[in-house]
Amino acid sequence: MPLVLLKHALGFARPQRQIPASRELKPSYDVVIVGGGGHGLAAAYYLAKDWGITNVAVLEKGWLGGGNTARNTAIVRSNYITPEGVRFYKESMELFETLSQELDFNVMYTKRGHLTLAHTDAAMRTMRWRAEVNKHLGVASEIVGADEVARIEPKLNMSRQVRWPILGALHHPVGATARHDAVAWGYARRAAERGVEIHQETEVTGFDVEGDRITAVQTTRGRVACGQVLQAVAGMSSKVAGMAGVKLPIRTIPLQACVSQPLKPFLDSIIVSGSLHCYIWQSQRGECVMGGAVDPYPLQAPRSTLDFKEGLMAHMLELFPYLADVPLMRQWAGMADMTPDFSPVMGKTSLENHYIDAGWGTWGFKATPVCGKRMAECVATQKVPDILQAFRFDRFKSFDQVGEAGAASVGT
Ligand code: FAD
Ligand code: PYC
Repeated sequence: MPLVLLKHALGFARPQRQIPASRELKPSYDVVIVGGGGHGLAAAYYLAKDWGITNVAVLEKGWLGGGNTARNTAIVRSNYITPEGVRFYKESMELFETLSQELDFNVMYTKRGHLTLAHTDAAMRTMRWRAEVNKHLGVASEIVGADEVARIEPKLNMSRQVRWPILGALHHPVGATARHDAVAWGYARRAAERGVEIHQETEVTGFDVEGDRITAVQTTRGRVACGQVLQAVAGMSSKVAGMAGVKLPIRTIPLQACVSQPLKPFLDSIIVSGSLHCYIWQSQRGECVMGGAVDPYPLQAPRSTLDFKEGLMAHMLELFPYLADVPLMRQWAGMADMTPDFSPVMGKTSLENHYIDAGWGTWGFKATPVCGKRMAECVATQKVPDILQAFRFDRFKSFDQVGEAGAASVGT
């Protein structure tokens, strides 16, 4: 049980201070972090905690965690397909395990188990491949047959009389969820306590670049000089990097999700089907949290569409026919920054003091702790840590891709 819960129960919990209100920007900071989502805030926290670097400003154009951090469906797993990806997300799950204690803030990390369904022989082969890579690197993942799928989730429709009968699955028993906005708030509070300044409603509008360095950041509240700049702006990655003259191989595409009205508990695991382009889990409140693949066209507009809802439900009802009469309560979208290989981009750009944390597409929430910790190390030491090497920015020039299309996304 997280310590904070116990302390609340015994009446010893300290009052949770709000993040200090934005004051005037200082004329300069050692590090400016653009973007107050989970990633930017986690990097700020680890810069202060691990490296003692506190002359840091997080500049957020809206409110904390109001971007994709608040819009994602909170799934945390490490059952990827490349060794580089598996190692990286495994480290993130290890950090998630103790995050509530570390931040003294309950992020509601909940192990549910994760089933990626296979409906074809080809999908079974990919699941076996993933299971072998996972096990080799110490990640709990196993191929299970249809009988075992039915035992784990008895409410799934196992009929053979459907378009895509379930043949088996990749079972990842440690697959989990965490409360997404709590992750951002927890990092923000603890970073602010250590002296990091968090400025909401402060949009970065440009960079002053001299030679191969950014010397200052232009904002809607004035100009600040900077030692180093880390950008962690998810769906705005290409635009913000473009302000520094850096071109990214990223397309930005809406990703939608929705929740149903609350139901009595019926589903323990997270269920994903690549062939049916859909996933579902049941929240602590009883809502079915559901989503699918990215929209079929690049667009910078987080709006909900009827097309998505109709398509998603047609597929979802094949897995859970009895949900047909359950009303949807909310539907929303976020902007996914998609790389060609479905892996993120982390490390330095072509500028000397410009660091990038981008390309998180549909999969970056689970990486919040590891990315924050390792990007802080990268900025503090000015060296790219080994675990980030494979994800470096210049890999696209040498065609050194980290192909995660088979495991990063819910159908592409
Ligand atoms: P954000 O939370 O978007 O933070 C970036 C911040 O930068 C924003 O707050 C924005 O306002 C700010 N910003 C932008 N431009 C500027 C500027 N010029 N100046 C100042 N601030 C600026 N991932 C998973 O691992 N599991 C999932 O289940 C999952 N489900 C998803 C479901 C949906 C519907 C969506 C949209 C995404 C999902 N993701 C999931 C992906 C995940 O949400 C993101 O990869 C992750 O939240 C990225 O975090 P971030 O901190 O980088 O970005
Ligand atoms: O990365 O596991 C994931 C995920 C599920 C839904 C969206 N992203």
